[in-house]
Amino acid sequence: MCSMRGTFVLLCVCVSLSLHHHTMSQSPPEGDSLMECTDGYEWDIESQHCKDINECQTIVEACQGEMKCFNHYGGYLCLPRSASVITAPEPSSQSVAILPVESNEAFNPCPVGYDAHGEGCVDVDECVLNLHDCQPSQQCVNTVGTYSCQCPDGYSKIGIECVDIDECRYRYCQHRCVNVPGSFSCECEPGFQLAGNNRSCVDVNECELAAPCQQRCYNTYGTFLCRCEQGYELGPDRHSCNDVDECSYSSSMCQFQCVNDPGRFSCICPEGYQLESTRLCQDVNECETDIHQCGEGQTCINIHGGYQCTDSNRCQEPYVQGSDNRCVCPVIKPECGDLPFSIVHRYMSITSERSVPSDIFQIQATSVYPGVYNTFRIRSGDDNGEFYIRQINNISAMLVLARALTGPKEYTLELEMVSVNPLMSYQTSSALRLSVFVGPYAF
Ligand SMILES: [Ca+2]
Ligand SMILES: [Ca+2]
Ligand SMILES: [Ca+2]
Ligand SMILES: [Ca+2]
Repeated sequence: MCSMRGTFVLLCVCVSLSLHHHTMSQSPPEGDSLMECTDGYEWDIESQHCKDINECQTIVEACQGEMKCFNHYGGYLCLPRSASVITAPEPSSQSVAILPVESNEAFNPCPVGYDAHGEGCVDVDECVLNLHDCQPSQQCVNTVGTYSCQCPDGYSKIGIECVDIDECRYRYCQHRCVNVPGSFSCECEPGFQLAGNNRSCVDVNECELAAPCQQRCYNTYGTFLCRCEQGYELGPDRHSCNDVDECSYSSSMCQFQCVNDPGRFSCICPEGYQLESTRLCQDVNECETDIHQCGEGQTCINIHGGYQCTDSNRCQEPYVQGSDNRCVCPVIKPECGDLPFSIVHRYMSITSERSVPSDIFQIQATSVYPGVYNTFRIRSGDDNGEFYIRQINNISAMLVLARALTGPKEYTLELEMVSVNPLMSYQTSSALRLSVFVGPYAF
């Protein structure tokens, strides 16, 4: 039969005179390593290609009678000797053999799906040359000798069309599945991230990933927790740590004054005091240290919040220094008539805001005489009635604080013991000059 490849009559002659090669009977070489070739070709080691066999030389009497043998790719032709044939240049040097003289198209001696090239037939890429009939939704896949129409990954063939596979119907994802044309993706809930398999979700260790917490971070499954050091509390954002103002808890956090610091608090004491343990303030005994500035002939008296220097000799006219640190008013002096016979000096220190009534000082007669009655009274220094005397017995009495005092303040009370012997009509008195120092604080 005549193909439409050529228009010249000689082509019909040639085909009718038999084209001695086999088509599609054998796969052409697939790669250089395969050393099998279709009929009419033999493997050429040197060029690593299937090479045409010249049957006109290898077959004895390939053409008979008046026919003349013409070799061509993959076969040979028997043509009348009178036929005018222009053979193609040698295949080794030219690419295409042209058989008919006036044909516009090259004669392709290769099987369908192959093109002649060099010394052999090579596959035609129908996909690149757009010689396929695949649907727009399909992918053309070139194969050796032919091609196929396939659906892309993620699509399945329904009828002649490729339709997206809804992978989410198959529960591929541990948390959330998002179907997209041709594919799908898995997503994880907040606090999780996709595992290496892109399907399961694993906890995010937020503590290692970033530093979300201002202080301590604890990773948990699906989330994390922030915690604060002692002395701090978690802020409203649950991430930051704010200092706890311990001083605002209570006014009794410190005996004197609370100082809030980041992460802690501390107590301070006023001048003249030192911190005892962490909260309490204790008076500094300046007299036991070198702090005091008392000079020679002075006595250092420790009081709450400070100290006092007093003259060691406090006897004032008409008193003179007697024994036992007493000041004595000699009876021979006329001005001593109404004055106590002796005065002793004592000192005491009390704190402010002391609860009342409060026994603060006990007076005791140093000498006891038979038949003598003793009475005690505050001779001076208590103009506002802040003290009173409670007599205990004939020889002792208690000085009582009647009102709460607020220091710093100093009182000088003259306490007098009047001794009377009615039988002998004898009366005398002795005084105790008591300096009461009220400290500035209640401690
Ligand atoms: Ca899909
Ligand atoms: Ca976590
Ligand atoms: Ca604090
Ligand atoms: Ca002191």
